Amino acid sequence: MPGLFDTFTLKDVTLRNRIVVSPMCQYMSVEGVANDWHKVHYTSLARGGAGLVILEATAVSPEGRISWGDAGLWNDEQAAALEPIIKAIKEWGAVPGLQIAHAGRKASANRPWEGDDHIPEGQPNSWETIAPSAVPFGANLPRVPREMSLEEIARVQADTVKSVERARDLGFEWLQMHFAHGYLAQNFWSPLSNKRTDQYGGSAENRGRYALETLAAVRKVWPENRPLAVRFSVVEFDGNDEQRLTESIELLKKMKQAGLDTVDVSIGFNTPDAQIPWGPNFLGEIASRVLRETGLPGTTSWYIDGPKGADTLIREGKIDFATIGRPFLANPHWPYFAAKELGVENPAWKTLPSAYAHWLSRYR
Ligand code: 531
Repeated sequence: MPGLFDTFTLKDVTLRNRIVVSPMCQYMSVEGVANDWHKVHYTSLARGGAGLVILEATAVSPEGRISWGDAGLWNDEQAAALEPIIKAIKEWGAVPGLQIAHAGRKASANRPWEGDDHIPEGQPNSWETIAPSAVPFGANLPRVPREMSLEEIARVQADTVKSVERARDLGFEWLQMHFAHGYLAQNFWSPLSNKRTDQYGGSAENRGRYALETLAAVRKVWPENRPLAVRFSVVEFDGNDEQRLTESIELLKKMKQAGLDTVDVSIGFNTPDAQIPWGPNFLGEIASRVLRETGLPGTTSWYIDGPKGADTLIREGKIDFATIGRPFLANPHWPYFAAKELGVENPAWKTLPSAYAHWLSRYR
């Protein structure tokens, strides 16, 4: 079995190693437009040696942002601002990926370090929130979303396709659709947030329709030779885990038939009452089952237990590549430290550009 520092190929894309930077919201955009912050942030992550750098949740429409600082990709200015970032990621040997998203009922919130709570409608930086049903998340996000009409569902799906066309034309090579974490697609998928009685609610087939239709529409415009991914919540830790898991596996099989190439197995954040069993590698077994039963290659994230934990999950065949988030904020050169810890030969040369590797290869 390969390990963390072996290459990984999916469709026409080859990653130099199996270390993936998880999409992490920076909340530093203005009107959805990236700036110097993002250029420096993503350049340093690519230069640090990751195989794939997935840009943060990027909204397909203004009301789909979590906060006013979210990235967006619904206009030309936003697209132009991403060009130098994509170029820099490629220059430093990583593959540029994008996560596209709509925040659903969790939209219109303050940035996490400014409260992480809903901004009431009518106040600056707030807007009307929409979701499959008029059911609030609760706790710090109490706003009751407006139930989407069928026309509005079609409009958000069309916005998603338009954003993906922009991502395609910009040269992103990996596209991840955010179908997790209590945002719009999961609002449809979860019976906790979907109380509809039409074709988008009720049975698992109906609740999965939004995600499946959107994915199929995206596949038509996203090139066949570039990987199409979802980050998908397969459990909510709400007491119904086995049912959620079996239903999620069935939906993923349908998505695979509709052109899905890979999955990042994740969790709900769709209710404040979730009892999440945080711990080292706690999603490893769940991810392994999802990948085995769907036949999809993929990954998981959340508390992967350091380089050894990541390498072991891959070598045991439980996941194909490791998605690393906060450790990359602590250290953009995480791959270098991972290589040292795993005893990879010439770790600095294996992971860093010459201007760094030269000195670090002589330093204990
Ligand atoms: C969820 C999170 C929970 C606990 C610790 C860290 C992160 N994330 C989900 C993110 C937004 C920020 C909070 C997205 O999926 C966009």
